[in-house]
Amino acid sequence: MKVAVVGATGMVGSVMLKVLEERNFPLTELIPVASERSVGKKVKFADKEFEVVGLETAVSMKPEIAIFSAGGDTSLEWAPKFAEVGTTVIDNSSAWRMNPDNKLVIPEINANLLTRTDKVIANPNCSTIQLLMALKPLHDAFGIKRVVVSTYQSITGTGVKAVQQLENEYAGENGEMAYPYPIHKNALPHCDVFQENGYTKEEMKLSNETKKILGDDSVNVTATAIRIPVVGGHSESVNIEFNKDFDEADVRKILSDFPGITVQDNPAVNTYPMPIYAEGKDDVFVGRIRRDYSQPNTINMWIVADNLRKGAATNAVQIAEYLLENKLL
Ligand code: 11C
Repeated sequence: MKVAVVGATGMVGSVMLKVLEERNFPLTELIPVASERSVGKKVKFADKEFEVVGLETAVSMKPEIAIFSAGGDTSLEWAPKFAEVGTTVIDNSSAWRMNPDNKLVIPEINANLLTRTDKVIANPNCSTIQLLMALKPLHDAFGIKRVVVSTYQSITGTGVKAVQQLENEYAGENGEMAYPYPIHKNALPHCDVFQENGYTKEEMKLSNETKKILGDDSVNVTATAIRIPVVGGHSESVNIEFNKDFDEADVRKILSDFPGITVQDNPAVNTYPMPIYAEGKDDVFVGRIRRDYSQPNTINMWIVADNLRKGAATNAVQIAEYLLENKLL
């Protein structure tokens, strides 16, 4: 199994390499790919060094799988070129997600949709993945009518420039700004770019991607996405209105039984999910589960996950594992 990692020198790309290694993905050849200025650099994988190649070289090597995390423009241009030589692309950008011909996949939820003809498969947005991991089993059990979500997103979602901005501000130094305002000691109600409707692209992703992944346009999501000076992962305060009443104990059991979810919920001893504990882990953590007494059939919860892992790299590698296990390559 020849695997290309496109964007291998980037923040998500390096987590992709780590996750492939940790999960012992059965690759026979690793092809780290990056932009021309990184060609010739070395990346480490399984105690060996691999030389970074350019996109054209990588296509000519005809990998079975290419996992992309190199931005939407690179995906739009290069994913079809890989697909043409028979490579299955798993793309972490937003470029293909809402295209009706491309599947948008969280393996625990809808990998069963994948077939051998899917050559460009989209990995959902990080804040969508962790939300949907909790919504899916609850939707199956009670039917979800409406979700109100406020996110508290890690600066790693923006990339290395944002991490540098926080470090500079923390150290009291000037430097390049990833955000229009300081992020240290601040909260920005602004993730990704504003749209004409007053929402940001990140907020619209939460609403649109949810409908596509659940395959149900009746599930309405309204979102406010906030950037906070946190590194370990994204957090979400989520209010869910069901079509019918529920038992709180059943909600806890349903979430605990779902693969990839860990319930951390014991207020008596201050147990609840937090990004400092989610960092470096693959699970999605759910806590603060409690009935919303302000209206019927409604529950509140708090969902935290490492946005670079289950929100990006781990989900992509799980898709690759599914394709392999089900002989879909
Ligand atoms: C953030 N969710 O935290 C973004 C990062 O559409 O894949 C990932 C953007 C995307 O800012």
